[in-house]
Amino acid sequence: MSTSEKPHILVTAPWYQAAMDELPNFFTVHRLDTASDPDALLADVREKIVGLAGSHDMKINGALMDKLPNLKVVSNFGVGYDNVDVEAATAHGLKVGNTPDVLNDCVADLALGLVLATCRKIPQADRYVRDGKWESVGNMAFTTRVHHRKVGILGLGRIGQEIADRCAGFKMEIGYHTRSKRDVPYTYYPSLLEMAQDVEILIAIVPGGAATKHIINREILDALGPQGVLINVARGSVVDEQALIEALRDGRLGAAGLDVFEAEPKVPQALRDMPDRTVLQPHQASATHDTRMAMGRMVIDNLRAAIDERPMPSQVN
Ligand code: NAP
Ligand code: 8YV
Repeated sequence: MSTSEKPHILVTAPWYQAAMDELPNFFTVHRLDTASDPDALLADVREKIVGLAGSHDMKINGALMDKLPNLKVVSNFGVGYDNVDVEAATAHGLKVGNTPDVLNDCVADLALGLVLATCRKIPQADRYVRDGKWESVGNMAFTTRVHHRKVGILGLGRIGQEIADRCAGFKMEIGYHTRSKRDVPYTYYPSLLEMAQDVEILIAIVPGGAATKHIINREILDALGPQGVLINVARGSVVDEQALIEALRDGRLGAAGLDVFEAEPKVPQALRDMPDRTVLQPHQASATHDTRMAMGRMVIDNLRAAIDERPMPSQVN
């Protein structure tokens, strides 16, 4: 690369377009995600690439890192980085960046939106009116209240804390489960199972990956019980989806509000076929313009800092 040339980066998956439009201000941009022949592109640019910019939509693994001998940084669009093999990146001497904090409020807003939607059956009530049933059948069946109900938050990190603040605003009784107890005025449950037995609504907001895979399984869902509600704004991998389908279908669990799925964007037909018990979202908790722009700018800032060998705004390894 000549000294006047902008550093070369490779986009592995698309993210917020308005932020991606700013990439050429700082970098020479190559697109693996839209390349007609990705292998040919990699062979052509492999020596030049110093940064990868990707998202949850594509895994970034050691095999890809092996192909890029001058790579310095992997910059991920998302606070969750379970799509990046961080161990391999560290072994390759690479820095990994993510986009925390700027999305906390949006994700917490959607989590509470799902609590309200499932408990008060807002989508079902909307359909009831649209289908003319209010007029033809009469009043809809009653729903369950949100205020003063017991909520258990699995994961009380940056986003979990914002969810707790909102639950407090809704006058809910708040508990949480994490591996280490925090200095907060909520009930701490050292065991997820004990929390699920005690609460009525369980909200998952832990990272994905091996440590949390299927942490919400049949036993946890049964502990929540027939009136229980599961909200998942974490990762699809956190919940055993087949166990969830069976619990909802058998009436062992009351309802689920889901933003994330195990094989998204594929959503099991069984979940789609239970509109009385499920409220489904297309992994959109952070997807507002302002938040996605802030995340995109952090992807760029992480790339620029790592390439210039300055501290990154958010480095995870
Ligand atoms: P964070 O600040 O790192 O908080 C993670 C929390 O999870 C911590 O309280 C941590 O506490 C707890 N935790 C981690 N591993 C655990 C385990 N094995 N068992 C129990 N608790 C565990 O992360 P964040 O910024 O709040 O984000 C959390 C996750 O939300 C992200 O990693 C991402 O996967 C997901 N997310 C989803 C969306 C969406 O669009 N739906 C948007 C943003 C984020 P301990 O370490 O004490 O256990
Ligand atoms: C994004 C997310 O939807 O930040 C995260 O971890 O899950 C979301 O904000 C996702 O990363 C976009 O690929």
